[in-house]
Order: sequence, then C-alpha cells, then structure tokens
Amino acid sequence: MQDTKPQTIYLKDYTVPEYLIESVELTVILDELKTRVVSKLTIQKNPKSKVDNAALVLQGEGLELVSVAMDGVAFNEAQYKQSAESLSVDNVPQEQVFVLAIENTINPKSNTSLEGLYLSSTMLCTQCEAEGFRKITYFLDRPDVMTLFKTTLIGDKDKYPVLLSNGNKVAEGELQNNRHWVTWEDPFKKPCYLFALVAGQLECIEDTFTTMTGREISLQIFVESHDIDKCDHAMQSLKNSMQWDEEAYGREYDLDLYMIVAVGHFNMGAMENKGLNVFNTKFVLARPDTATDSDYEHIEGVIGHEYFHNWTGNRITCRDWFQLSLKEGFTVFRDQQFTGDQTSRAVKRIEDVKLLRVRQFAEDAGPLSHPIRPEAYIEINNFYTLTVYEKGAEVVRMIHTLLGEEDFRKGSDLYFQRHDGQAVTCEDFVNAMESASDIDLGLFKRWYSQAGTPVLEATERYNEQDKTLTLTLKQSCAATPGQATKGPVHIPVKLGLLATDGSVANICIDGFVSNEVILELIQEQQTFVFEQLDKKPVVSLLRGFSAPVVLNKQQSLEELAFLLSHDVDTFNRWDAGQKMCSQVIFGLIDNIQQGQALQLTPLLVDAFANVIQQSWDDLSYFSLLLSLPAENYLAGQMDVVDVVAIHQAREFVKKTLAEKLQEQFKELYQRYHKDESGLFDSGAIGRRRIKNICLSYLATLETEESYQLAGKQFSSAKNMTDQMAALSVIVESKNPAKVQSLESFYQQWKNEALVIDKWFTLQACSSAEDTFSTVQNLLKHPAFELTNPNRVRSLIGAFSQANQLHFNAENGQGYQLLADQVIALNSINPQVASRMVSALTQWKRFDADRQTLIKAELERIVNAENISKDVYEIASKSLL
Ligand code: 7MF
Ligand code: ZN
Repeated sequence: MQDTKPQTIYLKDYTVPEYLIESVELTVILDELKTRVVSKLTIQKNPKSKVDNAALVLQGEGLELVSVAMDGVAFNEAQYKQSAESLSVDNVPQEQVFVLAIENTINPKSNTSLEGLYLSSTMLCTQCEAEGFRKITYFLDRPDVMTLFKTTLIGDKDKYPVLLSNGNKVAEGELQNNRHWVTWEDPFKKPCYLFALVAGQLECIEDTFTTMTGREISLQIFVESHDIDKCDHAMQSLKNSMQWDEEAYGREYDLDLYMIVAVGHFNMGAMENKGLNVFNTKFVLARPDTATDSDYEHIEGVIGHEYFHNWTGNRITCRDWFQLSLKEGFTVFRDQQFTGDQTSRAVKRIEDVKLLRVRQFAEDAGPLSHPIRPEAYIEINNFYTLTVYEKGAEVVRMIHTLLGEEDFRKGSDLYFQRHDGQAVTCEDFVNAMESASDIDLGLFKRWYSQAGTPVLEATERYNEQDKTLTLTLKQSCAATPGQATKGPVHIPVKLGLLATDGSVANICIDGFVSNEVILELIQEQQTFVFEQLDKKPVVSLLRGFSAPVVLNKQQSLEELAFLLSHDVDTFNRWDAGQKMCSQVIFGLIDNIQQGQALQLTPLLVDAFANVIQQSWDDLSYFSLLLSLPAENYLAGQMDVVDVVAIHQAREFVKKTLAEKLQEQFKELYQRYHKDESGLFDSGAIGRRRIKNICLSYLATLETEESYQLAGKQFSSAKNMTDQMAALSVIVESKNPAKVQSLESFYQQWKNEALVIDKWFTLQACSSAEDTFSTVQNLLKHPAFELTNPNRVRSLIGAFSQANQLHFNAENGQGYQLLADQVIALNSINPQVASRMVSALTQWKRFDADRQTLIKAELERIVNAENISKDVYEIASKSLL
C-alpha cells in the first residue's frame, strides 16, 4: 500500500462546491511524450456556498506544473501550494469573477492506466469519467461543477490530421513546422468528466439524421483505416437510437454534430462524452465474417446506451458520484427497452435477467454488497458495478411497472423539464416520478439505500368451499456488510392465473376482474385472496421478473412442465423450464455426491420434446427454451458450491437429452442450417441460434457423425456466428480436429484483434482437461499483452469468471494464476486489475479447503508492493 492509508469518501459529507468554473479555454499542444496543456479558468465563488474565504483547491494527478497566473499576473511559488493530488490557492477574490491561468505538461505514452490522456496505437485519446480529467490538468473535478468548454488542439499535420473535441468546430488553421490547429466549442455546460479529445490518423464514415423538428444532424464514426469497412452497423444503430429516443421519450438531439471514435485500448465499453463518444472497438466494429449475431446486438445496445446518456447523464447529470445510478440505472433501463423494441422483448428480458441473477445477485450476496446508491467508497471506479447498473435499471423498471407506461412517460418528461442543465440526485428522479402520478414512492426509496437481494416466500392455499385461492407473500433480506437489519421494501409482483386446461383464468380480487394484476407488497407479510375459482388454478408469479428478488415457491416438476407449455408470460414460461432443469440437476448432484448412479427423469425429456413439437415464430426464444441453466447460475443456488458435480450433472442431462432427442435435434439442424452470410434480420439470427443449439447437443454424443457436422460447419461458415459456434463445440469435444481447427482459425484471423480475442476466450472457457496448461501457454503467446484490456478480459477475465470448473481446481492453481496476473497488472492498469479480482471475492461460497486457498491469494494481493487503491479496496474488503 501507499504510505498513507487510502481515504474513504462518504455520501453524508457532501457539501456544495465553494467555487464554480463558469468557463474554460483549453489549449492542448499534442505530443506523444510531452503534451502541453494551457488552461484559462473563469472562476467565481459559488453563491450557494456558506463558506467564506475558502481556499481554492483544484485536483490534479501526475501533472508537471509549469506556471500559474491570476488575472494576467504570474504567481510566485509562495502564492500557491502543490501536493501530489492538488493545487491550492488561498485568498482568492470572493466578490468578483477571476481568471486563473495554469500551464502543465503530461506524458500520454507512459500512461498505461488508460485514464486521462493516453495513446492507443498511434491515436491520442482521453477517458475522464469518473475522475480522469485531473490527469490532464488542474480542475474542480466533480460532476456538480458545470463549465462551458472551448478547446483548441494543436498537433503535427501528419501524425494528427484529425483533431476532435466536444461540440462544434468553430475555427481551424495552419502553423509553422507542419502543424495545424482546430478550435471546438461546446455550447452546453458540462462537468469535466464529459470532456474528450481525440487526435490521430483516422478515417470516418458519415451520414445524417433529420430530427423531429427537421434539424439535420451530421453523424460521423471515426476508426483506423483498416476498420473502415466495419462501421455500417454502428451507423445504422446510431440512427435507430436517435429515432427511438424521439418516439419513446420525446428526446431530440441538441448539437449539429454527433461523433463516435473507436479505440482499441479502452478500460470499459464506451463513454458518453458530449458530442464525441469514445468507444471500445468491440462495440463499434462489425462485419458478418468478423462479428457474431450477439456482437451485432451488443453494438446496437451500447451505441444506444451512450446516445441515451445525452439526456440521462449529460443534459441532466449527477450531483456527486454516489448518485451514479441516477444516470446509469436509468440509461441501462432505456437501452434495455430499446434493444427489446429492435429485436425481441421476450429474449431481451430473459438475457437481462440471466445477467442480473447470476452476476448481480452474487455481488449482492458477497462481501462487496452495496446499495444502488452507495454510502462510502475508497475508489469510485470500483463502484461502476452490476448493482449500480443492472439492479439500478431494475429499480427504474419497477417504477415503470408501478406507474404504468403513460404515467412513467409523464414522470420522465417532468424530470427532464425540472432538471435540465442541473446536477441532481436519485431522490430528485423519484420525486419527479411521484409528482407525475398518484403513486406514493416513499417506501420505494428504500431500494436506493438498502443492499442485498430480497427473498420472497410464496405459499398458496386453495379453498374448495369458498372457491378462493389465498396467496401469502413474505419478504426478507439477509444482512449485508454494514447493514445488519433490513426493512421491508415496496415490491411489485405481477401475477396471472391459469386454468387446468391451460387457458387464462380470470383474476377476481377486491371486486376487480382482470387477466393480470400487479400486487404491491409493502409489508413484511401480506395475504391476497382471489375469488370465484371453480378449480384450483396454477399461479404464474413474478411475471416478467417484475422485481429483482429471489422467489421461493414450492413447485412440482409437473406444475413447472404445465407452465412451460401454457404460460402466456414469455419470461415465466422460460423460467419454468429453467426451474425444471435446475430441480433435476440438483437431484443428480445429490446422486453424484453420494456415489449413486445417474438417471434422467422422463418428465424432462418429455418437456423438451413438447417444446420442440410446437411451432415457434421467435426462433431465438425457442432456442432459449432449449438451453440448460448455466453452471454459474446453478452454483448461485447451492450452499456449498461443488463445481465438479455441477459440471458432471449438467453434462449428463445435456448428453441424455441429446441421445433421447437425437432425431429431433438433427431434423431441426438440417431445417435451419443455411450457409448464409450477411443476413441480420431476426429470422436469420433465429435460424442460426436454434441450429447452433442443436449442434451443441449433438456434439455431446462424440460420434464420427457429430464431428463431421461441426467440422463441415466450421470450414464452410460464411459468418462469424456459425464459425464460432462450430469451433466452440470442436474445442469442447474430443474432436480429433481440435488443434488443427484452432490453428487454422488463428491464421485466418491473426490481423483482426477482436476475432483473436474470441480465440483466446474460447480456449480459456473450455471444460477440456488440459485447459489450465492451455491458459498458461496462452499467457506466453506473442499475441497476448497485459497492456490491452480486451486481451486481458478475453483470457484472464474469461478463465476466472466464465470457467467455473477449471478456475476452481481443487489444487488452487487457478487462484494462484489469477493473483499473479492481478499483481502484474496492478502497476500497468489498476482499474482493469481491480476488475480481475472479482473472481476471488466469492470465497465464502466454497468448501473450507478452497476458502483457505482463495484467502491466501487475496492476502498476497493486499500485501503486494505498490498495490493501487483500486485493487486494495476490492481485495481488502473481500477478506472482511
Ligand atoms: C451499456 O456507462 C451498459 C453499460 C461508464 C463506463 C459505459 O456509459 C458508460 C460510462 C462501465 C461499465 C459499463 C458501461 C459503461 C461503463 C456500459 C456500457 C454500455 N459512463 Br465502467
Ligand atoms: Zn452509462
């Protein structure tokens, strides 16, 4: 650790800024090794601050200070104080505006943290959220200081022909020594975390979008020249996003220009900088032969997400970083709605819930559990979590469910109208929603402050005489670090009833009749009585996953099979199948643990056969119904995770289904297998998805025929979806062509970084026996580098987070490998290193021997030399 113990920041300590920066004129003289930044800040005392004569403290990190001047007069060294993290000035004017001019230098090339100004191949670019602007120049680096930015970039004409920043280009010109300059002006005030600049040899594709009021917006996507043929889908996605936000939220774009730049070195997915989004190449570049269907879908979703931030994040931003979920939860909810509308609502909802239940629920149940609005942090970058994003989106979704479509729209309109141009809190958002409806959201606010996943116990009793069904719902929430006791929360429970013949039954409750109701649970326990039921109906509870809770309800395999065939709610129908599979697999896990022989219940085979027999319009949904629950989802439901038994039981089910339903899987494969390229309509996507699911079942048979099927698809595939699907089953099986296929894939794609990432991931995730040594060798592969986050995630991230079986090997070699890499990465890129620790945070879920092994590695990380506060916070809190 560093000499001083890292400081904790608390929400309760928030105070308004003592000073405001009205405007800034930045001049950046670009150079790989020594960039000069000249900043002229127009500052005034904040009229809302009650503190008089406070020192002006500007944040700055790793800056080489050249000079400071106030109102044109240079400071001597006695007139300011400098520390490793700040520049402060006492006695600044309290009554009038003043101009502070600061000059400093930075070295982008040595900046491997990828925060602030850095080099990605030959391109200079910035990442400022959350607190990266302080690595560029001294500033009031907090989101409630909103400033007008005017930025002049100066650089070599050959090295940096393209010079970009936020807003509109207002002037440009030439200088001596082959240099040129461009001035950008952003007419909207913004916090400095939304600042961006990009300089490099970039090419762009251009298009336009005409807004709802008839304004023509110019759209540009910038990439390195070799990627220019992979931008069309991103451009289409941008236009779809702009259109959708007008239709769904009445939101129009506000500048004349929207730019996206794709960079190969990026710590996360993308960034919503005003008018100049910077994206990970992974979420821009796509060509049918290089990107899978799911890549295409993610690109559209992320482009949407960043675009939607223009209103939920930029026009209205966060008061402080504790409010992060204000912009992220809402924007994720918006991008989920968008993707659902563009593709399939049923499939999108299922994919989102899968992520939430596996990853967010684990976070909520672990040592780093925190509310969607955290109360304390050491390093804010560690709080860009699944909880803030995904649970945050669920909380917004519950408001949507409680208010209904129409009032929710009224609420969002009111929120935009009330707070445009402001930096606000989560409370402001909920208040707007409350004002626009008749719904009391007082208790609901507890979702923002309480951590942990509520558990809902449901019991039902049918009374034949009264013809009533009584449903009792009881909520509870386990203690989380720092929150020993919990109160009840406001939970919307969407419910439907099915008659025994599978038809929809009427719901009669409190004198109202309908097909579907939303029960509102606000107490610890409540009872609901449904009347006029001649026969006991089957209850479909928590439809659409209407709240982020664990639902416990006794259900027989027969009842689940019934719901799988008949439920009209697409989410619950799928979930019934998942629950069936889970129950069966847990039974088999017991058998394995007790050394008993395994047998698959015909009920499951029949249920699958029944699904296959029906005709399906949405083939993607159909393929979800045929997918078994993931190993990590099963692990989340076990008291003591047994990774080997989970794997064996699940493989047994998969293989037995493949044996029993071989003919059906073959028929489906042949029916939907068309060697098509470049078709990205939902029909083609669905055909590929169902066909490839069938391929993966058939591959478990390990027959000559199945090897040939995969081999043929691999070598003849014209799109990446089919090629990857085939390679993946080859790598998973004992197919003799495995080594050769991997090698030919590498040779084919060695110049496409994003495809090589897939090649690493596929091997890292394999359940094959030799995976650990494969991973060790891949770490030494010439194409592997710790300085590229995508590569790190594709190998180290994939192995530790997506290969439960081998990462948790009994001898601890997986844990050791990860800790070694985290320690190496810590000094290169603390943010990415910290993310990699996450696989070690779940140690309480394992047996005593594994717990000991994992804790030893966490200790080793905490005690490593020069550990960053990013890594320190996660590793040390995990040990508590
Ligand atoms: C879709 O939120 C959903 C989430 C912060 C960086 C992008 O726009 C962002 C940035 C992190 C984690 C996830 C996402 C982002 C970040 C993200 C991207 C697309 N403001 Br860290
Ligand atoms: Zn975001």
